[in-house]
Amino acid sequence: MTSRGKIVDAIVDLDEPTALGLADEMIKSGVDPVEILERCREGMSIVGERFESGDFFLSEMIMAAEIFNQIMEKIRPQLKRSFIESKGKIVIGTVEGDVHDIGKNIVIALLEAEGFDIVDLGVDVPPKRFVEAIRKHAPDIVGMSSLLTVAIESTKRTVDAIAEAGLRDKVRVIIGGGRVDEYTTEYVKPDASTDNAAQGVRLCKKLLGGVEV
Ligand code: B12
Repeated sequence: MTSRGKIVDAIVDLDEPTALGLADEMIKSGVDPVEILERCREGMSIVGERFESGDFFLSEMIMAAEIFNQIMEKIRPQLKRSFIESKGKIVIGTVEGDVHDIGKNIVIALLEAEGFDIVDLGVDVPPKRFVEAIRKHAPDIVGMSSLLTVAIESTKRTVDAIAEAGLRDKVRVIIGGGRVDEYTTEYVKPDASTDNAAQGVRLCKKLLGGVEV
């Protein structure tokens, strides 16, 4: 099996030393950091399935998240920003009721590497705080992350609150996360949506009139 397959297994087996060792090996041999993150995401997806089927408990999801975060720390320096001029400002957060932030942090790392300035509002962010942040930072784009089905409702409430504050035509909205699909997109009505960080970066560039996706 290749290192790419092995790292998926190591995450699912919650084998921290092996997962971290494989990440080092892949970085050293020049594997694209985005590809490494994608393999780790695959592992997390299986961890989620095991939790859903009752084979894993919450503690195992926490352990898997801990492994992922450590791999992310190794990868972050590989994504070093290579632009001096800002491509635009993005306010981003995980919506109210949801504390998942691994995906959000990956998107932030990729966006920063591409030259965007980021204001990270953290997790469990109420609609009001998104509105305040738009007033304070005047971003070009607002990004919302959600991993829970129930959080789609908060995402909708957040977009509605931005509209009620009269700010909807001042910012572009992108939503992302594991539960985002064509139905949620139709319901929330953002300017763009995706369940993939690299695609999210391309969409942000497109929203600001850059390259086509
Ligand atoms: C790790 C994890 C946790 C950790 C989170 C740690 C952390 N700091 O984030 C902990 C243990 C805390 C946790 C808690 C819970 N979790 Co949880 N968790 C997961 C798990 C296994 C992995 C998530 C993850 O990090 N994936 C890896 C990242 C890289 O992928 P991602 O988040 O999808 O992000 C990618 C894209 O979506 C995109 N993206 C993400 N955000 C954004 C934003 C923008 C703007 C853009 C452009 C792109 C983008 O980019 C990323 C990279 O490509 C998932 C399983 C799964 N399949 O998602 C369950 C899962 C999300 N959890 C679940 C549940 C049920 C819970 C709990 C309710 C469990 C409980 N009983 O308490 C709590 C909820 C707590 C809360 N209020 O939020 C369910 C949700 C089910 C549902 N449909 O609602 C899942 C799907 C597991 C399952 N299959 O049952 N969880």
